[in-house]
Amino acid sequence: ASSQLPVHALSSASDKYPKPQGVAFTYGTAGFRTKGDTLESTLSRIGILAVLRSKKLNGQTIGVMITASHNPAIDNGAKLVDPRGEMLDASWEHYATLLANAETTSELLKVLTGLIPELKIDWTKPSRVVFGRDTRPSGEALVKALKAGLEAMGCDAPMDMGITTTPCLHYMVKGSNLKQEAQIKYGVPSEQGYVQKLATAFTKLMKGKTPASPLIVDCANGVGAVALAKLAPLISDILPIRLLCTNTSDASALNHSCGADYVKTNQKPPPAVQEVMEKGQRACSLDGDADRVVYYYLNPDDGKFRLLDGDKIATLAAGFIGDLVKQAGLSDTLKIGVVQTAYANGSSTQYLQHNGLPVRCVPTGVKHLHHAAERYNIGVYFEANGHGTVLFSEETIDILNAHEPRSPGQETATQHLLCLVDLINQAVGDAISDFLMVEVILAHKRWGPVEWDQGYEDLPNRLVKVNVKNRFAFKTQDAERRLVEPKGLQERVDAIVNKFEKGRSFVRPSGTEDCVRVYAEASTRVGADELAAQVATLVSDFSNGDLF
Ligand code: G16
Repeated sequence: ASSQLPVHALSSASDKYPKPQGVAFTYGTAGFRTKGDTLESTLSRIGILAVLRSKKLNGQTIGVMITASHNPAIDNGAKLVDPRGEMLDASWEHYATLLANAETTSELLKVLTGLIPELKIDWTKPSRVVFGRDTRPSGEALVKALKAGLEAMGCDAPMDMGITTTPCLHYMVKGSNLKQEAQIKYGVPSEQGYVQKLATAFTKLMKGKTPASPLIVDCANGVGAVALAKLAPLISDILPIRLLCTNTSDASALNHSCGADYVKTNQKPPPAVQEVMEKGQRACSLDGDADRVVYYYLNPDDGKFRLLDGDKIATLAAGFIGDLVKQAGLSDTLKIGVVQTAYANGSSTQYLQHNGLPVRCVPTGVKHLHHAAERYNIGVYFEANGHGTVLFSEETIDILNAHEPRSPGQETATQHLLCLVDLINQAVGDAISDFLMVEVILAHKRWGPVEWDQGYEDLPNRLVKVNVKNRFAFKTQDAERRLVEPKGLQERVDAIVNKFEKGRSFVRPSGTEDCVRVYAEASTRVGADELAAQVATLVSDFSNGDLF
């Protein structure tokens, strides 16, 4: 079959987008991510791989999202989306890395000639690829490079969604691969269909509830602002939204002093929000591609900043959905589980366990959480940084549809659960869908942020970045909670941790930035800061010495 490889077209596309020398690309936590202007060759090769993936899967639609999400505006990145809207199957990440790193056109052709029989690609199959990008300036050139790869491979149906959010792209991919009947239920696979689906489900769930007080949404000066400009007017009677940080025309503003990562890392509101926020009012911050969200408010008594992060969203969602399952009379049938990462605050894990919910810890990265959550009837997964969603398995949806309620209460709870399936993005974490879910829960419970916050008290924590010579020298195990390399370092981390009451700390290499991350928590603010600082110094000393 390799003889059918369009060698001529591939050669000219590859010559047009030569690989920069001396750069090694890796498909990491969230696909490829690095400086935007070095990624053109990688995008042309992603185009090639997307066509192969689609052919391999019988012509199903594959997605490509061009974004560097929470990272600065000069960065960019790309990730592939599999047919059900989930992240690319991990076994193919290796092929992505292999293609991206082929140094020359002839090497690229050689890799491809080997891959086609290895992957048993049937060249006669069709290929469909849908792609989108965030607001980063480098996105335009990267789309061109991607298209060149797609065209060279003779992609049958390339579809350009233009500037869009990551979750909307995932929604599109999932919807495009459904059979007609299922698609009618799911929603039209288009940006309009996505916005409409969310607005309809939200309106149904809010029926009879008092309209909420205004919510401030910080859009991180990213693409979330574009999507929300379309959605907000459709629901403004039920939820007035005040959009802040919506400047998408100035590239340098993206994620700068705003956005979910800023709030989580600095543990304070962005200046633009601080300026207008009143005590007791709730606000949330999205990130650059609108796939994560964190909430916060200022304490009505003392005006202190209080963060309601991914852990708080997970506990809120798991508690509410658990109650609905009980009210529907299905608690013996439907099992709920929660998936977290090592970054989850120790208090949140303890709280969930006390409430009888099974909790699993997996490595950082949506792909790991998503797969673990799929093992439950209802899997709630959130990273502390605000990435996450709630998955209802196909079997669960069938059970809910077939359920014959014995009382009006059971009927209402079942209908609410089915509406939640529509409101909550089933393909990937989605900041907009997530904050609408939070708003529904708060309205149903008649809670403000203060009541939501009362479940448990976060242990003070600190996350710091350490610049090291070679982050790949850091290897972890036990869901990234322990270092196995550099040898001897973990023992020294342990020795420091033991000095702090309720101390916990871990060290892991970032998959999206060139640094090592140190997380620490302890019983006091001073303790958490001190623990983080001591472990960070240790890591930095290790890196600067000649101990590797
Ligand atoms: C990406 C991943 C997240 C991860 C974050 C930080 O987020 O999708 O799962 O938590 O990077 O990862 P790391 O610590 O490995 O750099 P985003 O919002 O940038 O797509």
